[in-house]
Amino acid sequence: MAPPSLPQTPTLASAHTGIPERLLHKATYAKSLIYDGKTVPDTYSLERGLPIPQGISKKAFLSAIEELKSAIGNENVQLNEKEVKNGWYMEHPNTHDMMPLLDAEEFIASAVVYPGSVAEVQLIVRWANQHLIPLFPISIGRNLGYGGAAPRVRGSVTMDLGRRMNKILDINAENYTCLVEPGVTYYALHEELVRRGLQDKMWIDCPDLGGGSVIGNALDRGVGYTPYGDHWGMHSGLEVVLPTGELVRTGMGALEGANTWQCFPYGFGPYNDGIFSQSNFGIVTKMGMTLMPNPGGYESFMYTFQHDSDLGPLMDIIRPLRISNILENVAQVRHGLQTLSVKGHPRTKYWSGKGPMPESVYREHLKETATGDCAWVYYGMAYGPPHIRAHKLAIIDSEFHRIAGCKKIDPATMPKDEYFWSRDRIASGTPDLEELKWVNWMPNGAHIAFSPVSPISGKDAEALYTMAKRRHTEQGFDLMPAFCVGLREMHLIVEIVYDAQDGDMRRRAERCLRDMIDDAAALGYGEYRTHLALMDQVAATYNFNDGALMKLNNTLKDALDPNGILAPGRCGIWPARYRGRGWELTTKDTGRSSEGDGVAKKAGEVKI
Ligand code: EUG
Repeated sequence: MAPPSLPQTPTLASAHTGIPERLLHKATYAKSLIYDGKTVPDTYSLERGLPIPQGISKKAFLSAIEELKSAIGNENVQLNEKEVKNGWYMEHPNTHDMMPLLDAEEFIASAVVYPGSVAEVQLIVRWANQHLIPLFPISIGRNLGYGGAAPRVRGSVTMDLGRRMNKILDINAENYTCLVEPGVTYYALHEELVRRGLQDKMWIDCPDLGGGSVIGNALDRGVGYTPYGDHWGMHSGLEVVLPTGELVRTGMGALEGANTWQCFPYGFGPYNDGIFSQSNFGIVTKMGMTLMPNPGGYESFMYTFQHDSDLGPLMDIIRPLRISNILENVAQVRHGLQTLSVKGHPRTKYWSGKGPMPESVYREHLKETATGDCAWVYYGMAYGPPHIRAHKLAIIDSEFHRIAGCKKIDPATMPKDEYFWSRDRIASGTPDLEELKWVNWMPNGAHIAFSPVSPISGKDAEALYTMAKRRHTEQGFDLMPAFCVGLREMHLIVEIVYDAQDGDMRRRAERCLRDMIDDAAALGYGEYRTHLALMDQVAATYNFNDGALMKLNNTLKDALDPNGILAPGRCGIWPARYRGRGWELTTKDTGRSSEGDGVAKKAGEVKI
C-alpha cells in the first residue's frame, strides 16, 4: 500500500483540471496504485538545461520572455529551466510528455504561458511572430498516449489555454447544445449539467477518462461511447485565432448576431472547420458542442466469446447491426487480457516470465473474474424505454449466439465495482476514472497507442490482429487490443504498456509501433491519430498521388502561418522554415533526437 502521506488529488473546486468530488475516493485509490508502482522519484532535473528553440539565441529568447511577462503579467509566464515533474493522470505536467517514447528531454517546452482572454492569445501569437518563437497550444494537455501536453519542437513555448480560459459559456437546454472554452473538461461539463439539474434531460458524450478537454479531444478527433461518440462530428462552430493573430468564427458564428452557431455547423461558403482539427493552422478559443437527449432509459449488456478466432465472425455479425442502429452506441470489443489488466494490478501478480504472457496463464486468471474465461468481451448499450430496448436486445442476442460458446453475462451478477459498470456510466454520459488502472500493468507504467481504422469486417479485424500479434511477440509485449466500433468503421486501439524508465523497453515499444504503422499501411490501413514521435511516419503513409495531401497541407500552412510559429511538425505538417532540414522522424530513426538541423533565418514576408 502507498504511504498515507500522498497529497490529496485536487478537486474541481480548487482546479479546472481537478476530479469531481464524487470520484475523489477513486482518484485516491488510483493514485496509490500508481505511486506503488513508481520506482523513481516524480521530479527530475533537466540535464540539458533550459531548452531554447532553434533559431534564436539564449539572450534574445530571455529578453523576449521578459517582454511577454511585462505584457501579460509575471505570474502568467513560467520558464522551464530546472526540473520537471511527471505526476500522474490527474496531476499531469504541461511542460513535457510524461509518457516519453524518445528521451524525456526531447519533446519539452522552454516556457509555459497562460493567456486569460482571446485578446491575450492574439497578443502572444503576435509576440511569437515578432521573435520567431515556436508556440504549442494545449487546452488541458491530457492527450496521453499521443504525446500529452508536449510540443513537437524542442523548446517551443507552450500556450496553456485551459488554466485561465475554462468557462462553460452557455448550456442551451432548448437546443441541447453548449459553448465551451479550452479548459472545460468532460468532468467539469458533466458536473455543471448535474448542478443545473439538467442531467436527467441531456447527456454529454465522454471518452474512457473524463479529464480531457472537450475542445482538445474533439480537435484531435477523439471518440466517446454514446451514439454521439464521434466528437468532431458532433461539434458545431469554432472561434479561432489564426497564426497571424486574426480572430475568426466559423459556420453561423460568422454572421454577427446569429442564434444558430451551435445549431447549424456549416454556415455559408467553404466549410473551414476541418483545417483546424489535427493541424497547426489556428488556436481554437471557443467551440460549440451538441448534447444528447436522455433517451428515456438505458441498459448495458456484455457478451463474452471463447476463441481468438471468434473475432472475425463477430465483426461480420456486428456490421449490419451497427449500420442499421440495432447496435446503437460506440461499443468496445475488448481482448480478454485487457479485462484482466484493467483490474489495476501489475502483470507480475499473474506471471513473472519474460515476453508476452502465455494465453493459458491469463485465461486461468480470467476464470476468477466476472467475465470468466474468454477471448473477447463485447460491451454495449441499448437506449430507450423498456419495450424499445427489448426489441433490439432480442435481435442482438440471437445474432451474437450464432457464435458457438457466446455467453451473455447477467449484469445482476456483477459486483458494483466491476469494470462493466464503468462502461455503463460512460455509455450514459457520466465520465469515470476506471480505465486508468491498466497503466499499473508495468512499473512506471506508460502507454502509447497504435490506432488504425478499418471497415467493420472480420477480414480486416483478423488482418490487423494477426499483424499486431506478430509485432508484439517480436518485441516481447502483451497485446491488449480494443475495437471501438463507429458507424461504418472501427478504430482498433492497441495501447502498448511499458516501463517509461526502461530505455530498452522504450526502444522496443517504438520499434513495435513503427513496424505496425508500416505493416498496416502495406495492408491499406491508416491511423486516425498518433503520438508526436510517429506523426511524420503516419503522415507519410497518406501518400496518394505523390503525397498530394501533404502538399496541400503545406500550401495552407505557408499561407496561414508564413513565419511558421504555430506547432511546427504537428501531424507531420512542417512550416517552410523547417522543411528539408531533417526535422521529420521517419521509420528508420528509432531512438534518435527529435530535432533537425536548424531553421531558415528569414521569416515569411508578411508583416504582422
Ligand atoms: C482509448 C480509446 C481511443 C484512443 C486511445 C485510447 C482507450 C482504450 C477510441 O479511441 O484513441 C481503452
